Amino acid sequence: MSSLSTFRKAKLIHVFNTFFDINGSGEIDEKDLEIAVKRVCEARGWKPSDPEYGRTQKTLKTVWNVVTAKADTDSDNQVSVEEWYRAWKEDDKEWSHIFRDLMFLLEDASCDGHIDVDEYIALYKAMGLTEEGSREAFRKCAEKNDGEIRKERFDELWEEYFTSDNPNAPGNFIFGKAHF
Ligand SMILES: [Ca+2]
Ligand SMILES: [Ca+2]
Ligand SMILES: [Ca+2]
Repeated sequence: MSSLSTFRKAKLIHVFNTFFDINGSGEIDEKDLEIAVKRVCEARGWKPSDPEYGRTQKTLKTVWNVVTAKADTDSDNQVSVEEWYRAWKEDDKEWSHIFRDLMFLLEDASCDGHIDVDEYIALYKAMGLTEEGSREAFRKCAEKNDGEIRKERFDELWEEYFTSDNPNAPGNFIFGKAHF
């Protein structure tokens, strides 16, 4: 088990606050999940009757299950910030790769195998980030990739986000935040 630098903690807490603890209760639980589904589908223009709505619900539910199964070590059905950090300290990549592949599905709204700037910004705006910030973050992580992020590139960026201590690593910007 390695220790987490302040920089890595700042990146982890960004993901915790933006994508998981949406109601700001300090913990991740099912209430946050419901809000996440609504926000993502509203941003994509999907109504509860659309097939994409059900698909998003299923994807996010799986994300929640994977994260909770890994991180909720005291089994109270909530993931605290400490539990979240602890989960990322370990070298267990399996759960993080499931999470990663589901996030890609969520971002690639058109299901064409790459994330474009509009898909990226729409998702992050829905989660409360600014359009300008998200645009800048996209530019930083997609720059060598013709303005899009393909799955292979996404996987590299993901790895950097969660493991790199280099403040200039492009992967730091995969979650819509351009400055740490
Ligand atoms: Ca919460
Ligand atoms: Ca817990
Ligand atoms: Ca796409």
